[in-house]
Amino acid sequence: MKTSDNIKRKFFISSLAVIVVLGVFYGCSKSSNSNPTAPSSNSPGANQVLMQNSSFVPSSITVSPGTKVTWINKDSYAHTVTSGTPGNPTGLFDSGNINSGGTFSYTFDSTGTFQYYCKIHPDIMQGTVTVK
Ligand SMILES: [Cu+2]
Repeated sequence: MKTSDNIKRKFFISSLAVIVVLGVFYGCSKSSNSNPTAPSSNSPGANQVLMQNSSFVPSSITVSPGTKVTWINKDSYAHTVTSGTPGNPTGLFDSGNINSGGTFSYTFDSTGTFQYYCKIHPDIMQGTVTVK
């Protein structure tokens, strides 16, 4: 029964090899898994402002001319991004209502200090974009 033993041994060894290979692949696919939740992280990226807990985060940013700034609504309710100060909109930009998860972008071509606010929460939501 030597041949049969050899076959059993080969089968056992190749089974082990398959298990090891699968384990390595599984381990790799777990560790090399790119982070699909990155876009919904709670930190603003470059030239991004979050609307979070009824605040603009960060409330002031500085960019160079020609930069597109994107606001992202992280709250479960609507906000606006409206240029000017409460009661005195400048008309430069006004997002209208941005629902939960929605975004608004504006490209700042000229230098200056641009104040903006949320029309829904004007007392607590104000921010500034400085372009220089
Ligand atoms: Cu708001």
